[in-house]
Amino acid sequence: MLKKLSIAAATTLGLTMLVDINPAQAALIVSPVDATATSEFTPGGEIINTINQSGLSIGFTSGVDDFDTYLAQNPLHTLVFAGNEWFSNFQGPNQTITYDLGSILAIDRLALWNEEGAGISSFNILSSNDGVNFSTILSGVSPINNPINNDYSAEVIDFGSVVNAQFVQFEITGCENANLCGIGEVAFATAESLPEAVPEPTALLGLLGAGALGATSLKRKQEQEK
Ligand SMILES: [Ca+2]
Ligand SMILES: [Ca+2]
Ligand SMILES: [Ca+2]
Repeated sequence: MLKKLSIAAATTLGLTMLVDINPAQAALIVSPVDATATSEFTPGGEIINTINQSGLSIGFTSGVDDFDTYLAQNPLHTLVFAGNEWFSNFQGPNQTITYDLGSILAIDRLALWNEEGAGISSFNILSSNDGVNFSTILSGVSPINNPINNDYSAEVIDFGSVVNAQFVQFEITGCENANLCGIGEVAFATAESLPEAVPEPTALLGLLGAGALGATSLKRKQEQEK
């Protein structure tokens, strides 16, 4: 029992030290400041409903709160449409949405609350610095199909690289409903940066070594007790 405790203590100490040695800048959650869509179901289904935190069970402060800490609380989006969700205006699935982040930001993830009844089934994600020339970040993305008639969680879509962009565009190519397409909310994660010194590999090895040693001696002790 004593050994178990000491291993736990050593592990905790090791993790704490790593955090201290390597003060990564956290990923912040950011809402776009503006949005346009090729069509809107009005009144009630305006695209602004996807960037103003309408319908979220837990709020956040854009540009301040930690992206991962916020999403770990599992903030749900209401299924209720009017004033909370974007809907296209019965024009088929091919819709284009352009989000304006307000300035060029280094981003690497998207949190998408995909509308539960007519959500996106396939889309391409593009980026731009000027709102005119776009390049593809990801193509053929198939978000989670959330169960109809339920409030729904965010899905995090990783870009796989850091993208410097002011504008992010969704080229929607398929939706759950043949005539309508919907989104609850979107937010982006600023890329974590590592401006400070990285931990010395030898220090890391030392910590790992100590943990392994502790585990080995515990195993030996357990075997002896058998
Ligand atoms: Ca919303
Ligand atoms: Ca809905
Ligand atoms: Ca659904």
